[in-house]
Amino acid sequence: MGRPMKARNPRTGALDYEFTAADEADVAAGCEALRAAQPTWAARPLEERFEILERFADAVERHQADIAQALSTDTGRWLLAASETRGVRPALERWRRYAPEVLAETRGQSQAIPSIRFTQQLVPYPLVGVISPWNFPMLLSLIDTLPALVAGCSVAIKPSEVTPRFVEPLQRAIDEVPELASVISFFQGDGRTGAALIEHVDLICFTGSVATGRKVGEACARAFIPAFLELGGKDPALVLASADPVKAADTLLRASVLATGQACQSLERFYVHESLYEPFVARLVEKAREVPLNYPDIHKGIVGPLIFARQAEIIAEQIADAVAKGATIRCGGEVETLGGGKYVRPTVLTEVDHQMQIMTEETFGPILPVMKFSSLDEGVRLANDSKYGLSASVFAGSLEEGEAVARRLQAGGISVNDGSLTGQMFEAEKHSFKLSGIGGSRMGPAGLARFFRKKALMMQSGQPLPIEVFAEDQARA
Ligand code: TXE
Repeated sequence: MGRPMKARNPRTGALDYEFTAADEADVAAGCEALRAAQPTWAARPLEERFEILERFADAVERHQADIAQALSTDTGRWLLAASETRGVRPALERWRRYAPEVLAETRGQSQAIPSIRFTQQLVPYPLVGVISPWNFPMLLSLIDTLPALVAGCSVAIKPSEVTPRFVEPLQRAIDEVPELASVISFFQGDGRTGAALIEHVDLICFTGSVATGRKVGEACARAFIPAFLELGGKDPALVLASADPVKAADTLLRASVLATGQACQSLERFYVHESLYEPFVARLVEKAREVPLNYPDIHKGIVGPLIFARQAEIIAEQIADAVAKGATIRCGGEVETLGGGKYVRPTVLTEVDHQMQIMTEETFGPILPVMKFSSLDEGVRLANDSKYGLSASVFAGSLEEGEAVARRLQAGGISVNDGSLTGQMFEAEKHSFKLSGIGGSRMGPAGLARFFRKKALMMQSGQPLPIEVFAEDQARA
């Protein structure tokens, strides 16, 4: 029997949700059942798997209100919680577009020996493990699960112990599709449950912090299984001399404050050409001051509470460190406890530099430190001066100028004349740079192809080589 656990309500601070963590025996038994059901799932024609997954999307819609309410309680916000419940069908439509090309078994012929022809057989990994974080609980639990199911894998999901409430209503939707219920299982729990999962699966998709991602990656290496790690970031924005400072400030504020800054694609540091610095900062501070909290009414405002209580301490520590080293707080800057929830208003800092944690460590909050630069090379150097390389943004007078700078940035997803576009479009493939992750792209056709091992079936229609071909006394070549 697993360990009892409790989850904190981000709006009240109360530990008001109890659940049981799956222990190692639960994980072993559950994964064995998933593995036993996988061959039948993989043997279904692709169209039949899609038809079953469409029925899952229908079931999620029937349970949308309960799932959205649970996600809203998990995360302390309403609109984004509701939007997470609407992501299944668009995701299936995207994977349906890629599947024919990705799943096609290609054939070919040896150039050197024409009598040898080959076929590429695709074999899905039998059991995929998904370990997901708290910032978009359902979206980040399903973002890798859905393509894995399309590929013919079974999937074991270990969601974050910080946001467990959505699993119960989602499981009710899954249970209405029996063919699917046998190949997908949730295992509630913390790091111990996650660590147990790694021992029983054939591939891991992980989203979370660098520190934990490193542990997961090491455990996967020991278990000799592939690991796809989507980790933290410290996403920079560059505002060039040719940009419109008002448009840039308004857009970058949205891209930094989205989900209270608790999104991997949130922008966390801002570099502005000196010629635009004053008007940019003035506009940013003016608009940041206007952004309302969704307190006391969750159906009003924009910025919700911090989901992860520890994050409030991290943010406060980083702001204190910056101020101690000379930063100026232009607005915000305080962690407020309202109704038991922890809130931070959009906070603009100036007089910052790369000696400060606020410019080098992931903050994961609505904090906007701004630096000026004088030359483009200096701006690019500052943007690239990071151990992370997840996403970035460039504002310029033209897309051509912006793209030229984007090509110089060491990050996987770069928005030009916008911000955080990887949260809006999923077709372009991207890799994480540096500590922001390893493994192939979770987006685009590669996001589906990664769930297959490829086999080369080589057919010899001519005469196999005789052993004499290796005789030492042959005429010297
Ligand atoms: O991530 P964790 P959390 C960053 C953000 C945040 C920090 C912690 O800075 O403050 O990560 O967030 C499971 N073996 N991001 O706690 O700790 C754990 O139970 C196997 C950025 O969510 O990495 C949870 O399900 N699993 C990120 C999952 O790993 C283990 C989004 C993530 O936990 C484990 C979220 C272990 N040893 C947070 N230890 C992004 N880039 O989107 C823990 N887990």
